Amino acid sequence: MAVNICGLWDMVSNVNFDGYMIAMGIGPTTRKIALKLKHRKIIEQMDDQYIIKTLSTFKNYSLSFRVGEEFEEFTKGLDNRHCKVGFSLVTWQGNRLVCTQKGEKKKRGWVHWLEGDKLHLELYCEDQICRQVFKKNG
Ligand code: VL7
Repeated sequence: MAVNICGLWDMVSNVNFDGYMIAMGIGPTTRKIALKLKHRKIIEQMDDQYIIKTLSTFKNYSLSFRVGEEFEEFTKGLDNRHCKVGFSLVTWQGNRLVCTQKGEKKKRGWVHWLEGDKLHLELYCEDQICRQVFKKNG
């Protein structure tokens, strides 16, 4: 493992989340609610096994995976898509934790990395990039 991203992280910025949600086909009512949310990440890790919980007052999403092992992802409660045509895969690329989510949507995935005391996340879908930053809170 390259870096330690475990802990409790609270969102401080969220750029182009709307563009990302539009690319995912999320409707206007849900997007309006979702745009107001401050996401919290709780990241736990044991060796290569990770659990990333994304929490908010509206919806929660929990992802469990082993680095380097393809897995089937169902984005339950989000856009409810299955990523299994080639599966989802998370790997370390240098100090960046990189996920590719193969499925109905093109160029879908995300990248986590640390910069100083901040956790960064870029979310990709089709041609949209959402940039999120989190500060450590435990
Ligand atoms: C997961 C949401 C938009 C539906 C609600 C928004 C609720 C809180 O994939 C993600 O994180 C990775 C990397 O940390 C681990 O799974 C981001 C949130 C993206 C997509 C869909 C809008 C409704 C957000 C769960």
